[in-house]
Amino acid sequence: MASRAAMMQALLLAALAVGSARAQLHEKFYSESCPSVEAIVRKELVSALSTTPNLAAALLRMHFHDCFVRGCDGSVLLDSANKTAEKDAVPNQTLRGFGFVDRVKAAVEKACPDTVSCADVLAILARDSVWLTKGPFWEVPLGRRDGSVSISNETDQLPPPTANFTVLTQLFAAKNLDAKDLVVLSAGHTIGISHCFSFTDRLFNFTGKVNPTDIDPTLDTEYMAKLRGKCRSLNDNTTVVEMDPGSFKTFDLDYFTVVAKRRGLFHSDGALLTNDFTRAYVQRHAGGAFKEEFFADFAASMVKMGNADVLTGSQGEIRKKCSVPNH
Ligand code: HEM
Ligand SMILES: *[C@@H]1O[C@H](CO)[C@@H](O)[C@H](O)[C@H]1NC(C)=O
Ligand SMILES: *[C@@H]1O[C@H](CO)[C@@H](O)[C@H](O)[C@H]1NC(C)=O
Ligand SMILES: *[C@@H]1O[C@H](CO)[C@@H](O)[C@H](O)[C@H]1NC(C)=O
Ligand SMILES: *[C@@H]1O[C@H](CO)[C@@H](O)[C@H](O)[C@H]1NC(C)=O
Ligand SMILES: *[C@@H]1O[C@H](CO)[C@@H](O)[C@H](O)[C@H]1NC(C)=O
Ligand SMILES: CC(=O)N[C@H]1CO[C@H](CO)[C@@H](O)[C@@H]1O
Repeated sequence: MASRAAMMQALLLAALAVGSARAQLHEKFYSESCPSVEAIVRKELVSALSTTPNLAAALLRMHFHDCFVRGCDGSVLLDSANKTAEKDAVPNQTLRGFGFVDRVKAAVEKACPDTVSCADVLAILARDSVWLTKGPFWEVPLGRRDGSVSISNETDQLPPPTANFTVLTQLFAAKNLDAKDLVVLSAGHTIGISHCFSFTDRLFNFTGKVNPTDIDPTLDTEYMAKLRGKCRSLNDNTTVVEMDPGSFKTFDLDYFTVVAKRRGLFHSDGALLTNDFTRAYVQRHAGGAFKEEFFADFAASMVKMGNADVLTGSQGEIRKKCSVPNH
């Protein structure tokens, strides 16, 4: 029979485990330990965007990829000597800005050594990237800790651009995100670019026949012709296109206008029209008349996504360099 002391200890450990699992992120987490962190991150980003404005989109996407694989724990930033990390997987081959994140972290380390996690730096960068491209501002809950594991094939938790509505909602539900979060966060595609190969299946090989008539019937035909003018073949892996043509550097509501016209770039964008709820949301926001409402929704969904499976308390570590675990 277990001794009373051992039982008490087991109970205590269980309580601690529950406590840490429930530990909350907090907007003022660094207010004592590193009050300048947000100012430092902002300064670095403003300076980088002045020469490389399209970095904003890359950083927003990077935070999304971080949160969807092992939670928002900075695992997307880790290098692996044998090329088996998340960043080595296909969906990450088009991520950009790793060197910049490392530089921002170095600046933060200089002011507050061993205090701010890479996962939090990335969350702040994503918020500032949206805000500095004229999108909403929100307070970012902080206090994430960094993981030390990054596994290439776990990126299968990321939604592929070919996904239909069923697959999208399943992958989002796995991160505690619902259909509203899906349609709201998809509007992140109002900024940034895509490589042709992320959607050329819709132009040349939608059902596996590999011929110019094998097209995605849900894509607007005029837009399809335009895209074919840019992406000349199925395997074009160098050409990039603007996801929200004409305003791809501005965080606005054009994404919904584009999707409503069946001009969403990915099959996954178009799939938002195949469900009553998400289609109604797209149609309500096409034209951009309810900007404040969408901005508030986007902020709320970003905070929700930023909570995905976070490490807190004594879990994980505060990485010194974002590309390598401390030990
Ligand atoms: C709903 C499922 C999603 C799918 C299937 C998807 C897929 C993709 C793909 C294929 C690209 C282009 C990559 C390339 O070829 O260069 C891309 C770019 C991008 N995605 Fe998503 N995405 C999704 C959700 C999100 C979310 C939730 C966000 C953020 C809130 C986001 C933000 C971005 C941004 C900003 C870019 C542009 C990146 C750049 O300019 O480098 N995406 N996405
Ligand atoms: C790659 O390296 C990691 C540690 O850095 C190790 O855990 C993993 O087993 C290695 N994978 C292969 C396929 O060698
Ligand atoms: C992922 O890769 C590891 C080895 O690196 C393997 O053990 C595991 O089965 C793989 N998982 C999937 C889902 O492919
Ligand atoms: C959605 O895609 C999945 C995976 O490709 C497929 O199994 C499923 O049948 C599709 N669902 C619909 C409604 O098309
Ligand atoms: C065409 O699509 C099919 C499945 O839809 C895929 O298996 C095949 O690899 C694609 N062909 C090329 C050349 O990409
Ligand atoms: C891009 O395509 C070229 C030619 O098809 C190929 O040699 C190259 O390896 C591809 N690059 C990537 C990153 O897939
Ligand atoms: C940014 C980055 O690290 N991209 C890598 C993605 O994975 C491929 C290999 O699959 C690498 O070649 C890229 O460097």
